[in-house]
Amino acid sequence: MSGKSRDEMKTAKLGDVSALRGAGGETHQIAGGDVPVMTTQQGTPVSDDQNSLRIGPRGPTLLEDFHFREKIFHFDHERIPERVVHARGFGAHGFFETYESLSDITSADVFQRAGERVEAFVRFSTVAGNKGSPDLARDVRGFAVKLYTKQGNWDIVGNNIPVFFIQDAMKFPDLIHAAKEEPDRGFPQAQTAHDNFWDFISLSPEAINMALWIMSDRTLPRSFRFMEGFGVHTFRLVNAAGKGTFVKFHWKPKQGLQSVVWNEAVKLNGADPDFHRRDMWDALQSGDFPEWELGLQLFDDAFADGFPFDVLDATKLIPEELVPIRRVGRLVLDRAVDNFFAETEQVAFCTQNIVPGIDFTNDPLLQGRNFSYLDTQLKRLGGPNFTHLPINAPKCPFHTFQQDGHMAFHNPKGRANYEPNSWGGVVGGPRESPEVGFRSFEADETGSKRRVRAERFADHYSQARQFFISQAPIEQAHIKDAFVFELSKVETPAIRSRMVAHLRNVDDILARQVADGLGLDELPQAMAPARAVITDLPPSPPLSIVGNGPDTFAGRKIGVLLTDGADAVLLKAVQSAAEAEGALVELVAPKVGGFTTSDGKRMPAKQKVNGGPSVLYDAVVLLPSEEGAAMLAKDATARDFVNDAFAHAKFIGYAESAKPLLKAAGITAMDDGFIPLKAAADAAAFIEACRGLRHWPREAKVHAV
Ligand code: HDE
Repeated sequence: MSGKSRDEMKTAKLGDVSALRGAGGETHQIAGGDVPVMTTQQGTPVSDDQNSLRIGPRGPTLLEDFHFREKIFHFDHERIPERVVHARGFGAHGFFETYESLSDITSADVFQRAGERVEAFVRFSTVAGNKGSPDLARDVRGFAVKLYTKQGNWDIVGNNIPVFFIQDAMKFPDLIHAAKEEPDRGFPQAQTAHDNFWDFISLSPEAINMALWIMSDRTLPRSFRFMEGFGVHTFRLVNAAGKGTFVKFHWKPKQGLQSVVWNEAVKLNGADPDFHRRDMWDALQSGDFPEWELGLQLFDDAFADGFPFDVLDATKLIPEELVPIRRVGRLVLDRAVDNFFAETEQVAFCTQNIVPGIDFTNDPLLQGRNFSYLDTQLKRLGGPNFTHLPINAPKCPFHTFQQDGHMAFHNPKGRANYEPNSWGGVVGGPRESPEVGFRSFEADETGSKRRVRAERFADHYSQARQFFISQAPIEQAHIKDAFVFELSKVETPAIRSRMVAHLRNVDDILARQVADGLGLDELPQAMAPARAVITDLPPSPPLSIVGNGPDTFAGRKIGVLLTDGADAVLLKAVQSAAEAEGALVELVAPKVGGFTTSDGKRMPAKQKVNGGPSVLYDAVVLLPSEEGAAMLAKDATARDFVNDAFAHAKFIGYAESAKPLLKAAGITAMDDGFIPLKAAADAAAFIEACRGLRHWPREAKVHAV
């Protein structure tokens, strides 16, 4: 940097400083205009942020340079431990609104009045990968919701899958150790496709139901906006009279469900490792606010006793056909965070954060979590006062006698810091209230002290089978492919066979297909179920993603590949039809600076061809001029654009002029997923086709192995 430009950067000259009083009464030193003077943490104005203090221009640096020391010291301590699981996440603010009073079943304040609105913060995450891992890892997604109610913070720390791997929190460290990088080599990152993971799963029959779920498209969501959320455990709602009702929590996305395909996920991780967070950021910035309805499955002891599985077993769900979902409110996300670290990173969810009217059950996984979340925050956030951070503090008044500790910034005022005390009135500080305070559900508990598991936790296959037969054929094929892919990465043949032995108890055709895909020499015997008999349950249609499509293309994105000379009328038609549907259009061209359409207009592109592969889009349109198509035909990334859109079963709109490119990509016969755009009116037909999201019949034709 030249001496001159260094001087230019020193705009904050002390001589320019004047003093102003800020809105909060504080004094800011102003460098000129509205630009505040840089200061140290102590508020001392800084004269030079470019050069450390030294003797002469080439002499030694002085230890007394407090600005330098403070700056480097603070930088050195910027990192806090990442979450041991769910390290990679993305948060957003919003609100929750109750549709109707539920006072007959719960005294929770948030459910007392129709139209009650409370602030909400949601953090979506992957589980296994480190903070910098790619978004499209095949993984469960965390769906953690914090509702700032008038009677305290209520956290529903859920996932996008309604069941879990294990039944007892005791096994959680083993599960996570097995899923994460293998400890000797430090890889693979954010992947379950390795020996340790499948070794553990194949030795843990209780994990088989969840294994089916994670090999399904549920672990490849197209967007956080297009996935469901589940509280997983059975909780309890308690009304003012103390009557309890069991409840399972569901978040149903108004945007509909959608996933990507595996080959697409693999490529997305390279093309845009931030694909999910960027998608959410873009939706929030553009005002396309995602929304979920809170659904409750409510049931009583009689149902719980008659249900073939234990409602305290988190590896099982309750099919919606047996207990329908009652939609009781909506969650809307409408604001990105101001600062990622302060909010998304420092937010501390705890399953123990419940409010009067809501209670736990004896689910041993939930009971273990109640310890773990509080404990982990201490490590991660450095002390017991993480609740003082704005993102974690309740928005309702709160009064405790808790004091001191690292970073305390609101201790109780006055003399009383204990109770009972005789100071009386306000001076005496807060008092407990049997009337409004939290009261646990009065459950009768008896039994001997033992390390055991209930008999009704023992059937590990029936619901796995139910999940599998509830899937559309294309989804079943994806599950098969996923097992073959993951187990092909497992180096120990015995582990592969052991998994297939489990699958024989789920679906014999699936097991045989996986065995075949792995090239197993012989089909292993079905794994002997430990205790319970496997029962045939009926399919449950809500468990399919494909069967519950959105019937709209709203919120989805089209990539239009074009060059100079692109047909202006067709482009306009596609843009208008997409806009009418609520879908987005992104233009991809040989140069990001732009291109000139057939009517001579110059337009900027959003992506250069090699920066905008078709995996970034839900559907594509090919609009190059004939000359442009001939040029793109020679470009590998342009051919990939077409090839991938084809292989990923996307709808492809194309102008006649794009044919040289299609031909170069090896596409000669066009199926119904190709929509010719001859005139402006064809754009509507293209968007209508896109509502199907993918042209699935094509998929079987593009995978020979
Ligand atoms: Fe978690 N889990 N978990 N988990 N979990 C954490 O808490 C744990 C489980 C879930 O965005 C940790 O603050 C145990 C089920 C989400 O900040 C930790 C067990 C479900 C998040 C922890 C489970 C979840 C976490 C790590 C077995 C779905 C991210 C950092 C008993 C219902 C929250 C942290 C966020 C995070 C422990 C099982 C969901 C270590 C011991 C089941 C969404 O406390």
